[in-house]
Amino acid sequence: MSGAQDTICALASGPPPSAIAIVRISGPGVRDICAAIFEHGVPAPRKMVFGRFLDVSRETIDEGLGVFMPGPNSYTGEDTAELYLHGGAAVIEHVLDTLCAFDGVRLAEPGEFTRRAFENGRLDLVEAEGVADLIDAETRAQKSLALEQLGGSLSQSYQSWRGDLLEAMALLEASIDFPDEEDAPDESDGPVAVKLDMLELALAKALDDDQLGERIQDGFRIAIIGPPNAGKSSILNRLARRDAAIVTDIPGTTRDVVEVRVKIAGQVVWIADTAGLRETRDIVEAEGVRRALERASASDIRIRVSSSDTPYDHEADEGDIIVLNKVDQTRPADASGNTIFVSARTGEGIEALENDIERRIRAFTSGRPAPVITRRRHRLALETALFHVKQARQNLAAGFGAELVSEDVRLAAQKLSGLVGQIGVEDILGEVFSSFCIGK
Ligand SMILES: Nc1nc2c(ncn2[C@@H]2O[C@H](COP(=O)(O)OP(=O)(O)O)[C@@H](O)[C@H]2O)c(=O)[nH]1
Ligand SMILES: [Mg+2]
Repeated sequence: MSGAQDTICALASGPPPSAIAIVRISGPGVRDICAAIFEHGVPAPRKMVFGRFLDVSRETIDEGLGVFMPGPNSYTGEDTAELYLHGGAAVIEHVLDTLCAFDGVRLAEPGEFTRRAFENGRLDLVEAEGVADLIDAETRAQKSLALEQLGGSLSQSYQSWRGDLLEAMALLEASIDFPDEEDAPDESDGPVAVKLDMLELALAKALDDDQLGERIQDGFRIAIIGPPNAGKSSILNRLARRDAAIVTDIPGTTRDVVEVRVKIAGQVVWIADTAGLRETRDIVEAEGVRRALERASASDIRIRVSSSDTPYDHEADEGDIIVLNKVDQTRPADASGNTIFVSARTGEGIEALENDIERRIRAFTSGRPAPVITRRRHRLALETALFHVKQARQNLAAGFGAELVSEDVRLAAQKLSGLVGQIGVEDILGEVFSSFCIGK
């Protein structure tokens, strides 16, 4: 990404044709551009004005609304303008060509507006991720998480822990100034110890959230498992409402994990069909069975399927759904109370199965405090910070010198600084902003 002295422009609304196209411009050249292209010259700050937009040869590009937002009180912190035009491909091309013909103006890269907002201190990195998540949000749950994050509540927790660490560091540094053992305050149960204990508790509590935030963002996981030919693939196709997996009467048809993405109870859910569990000499199928078991253990919910004609003893855990398929053929009189009778062929019982899945997904999310951690990046940073806090606390208890204790506190603080983007680790920034769409 090149220097912030460039002025950038981009289509910020969806692809044409659309009713309205919004083009954003940000950077030092915005005021001059407004003077040139707005029919009536630079508009008063933050006032929508109607008029024609003109190109360099004073030809009309389109007519529409425009707004000029001088920095630093704009999204990016720089001078910014937004043009509201008719959303046709030719209009958009004409306006972007006109803008890019100005000196020092170019098309923006993905996320570059938000990156400038970050670099100008309008947002921290966690809030910037909230912006990306809000745009990507497909479910209400994802949206409300993203809004919270964008609003800064997550950043506030991270910042306050970082503040505590800096205070602990200051206290430790002060005690380094007592080289004389006798004058040195005993720190093993002093204010540093209290701070570290508090932090350890807070970080551990934040991490112990069943990864609910990440589940809401990335989707819950369900695995369908059971013996070959039980009808697993048929059930997946029923739940997906399409022929996602191949169904045949040949046992061992499904060899790899087939996943479909559905929405259940307002959440994104990945349902995986797996290879039938059986002893096999076929190395491909054996690998399929290994993957099936792996996927099952990594899932939030397992649907254990067997068929009414070939009884199968499932080692069901609590949290597993037991399904007996092919009840159109044989309907056993006795089955334990929580078995769901299904026929993937006729559709019988599929609704009951869906209701049960929905109830379980809701149970995951209800009655829990708002999850904080929404990304793996955050979890890793907090885990490392917790590790160093524990280390510091142990060293303190063991009576090690303040320098040594302080080193771990410093490393923990550094992790949290990286998390909010206070220390600009270039590759983190690249990774976060490259996932944005153009115009944001
Ligand atoms: N009669 C009947 N046959 C079924 C039912 N579900 C699946 N089958 C048949 O059982 C065979 C195996 O089904 P499939 O979904 O491939 O099972 P998988 O090996 O567990 O994935 C196929 O011939 C299906 O048509 C059902 O509910 N009733
Ligand atoms: Mg199958």
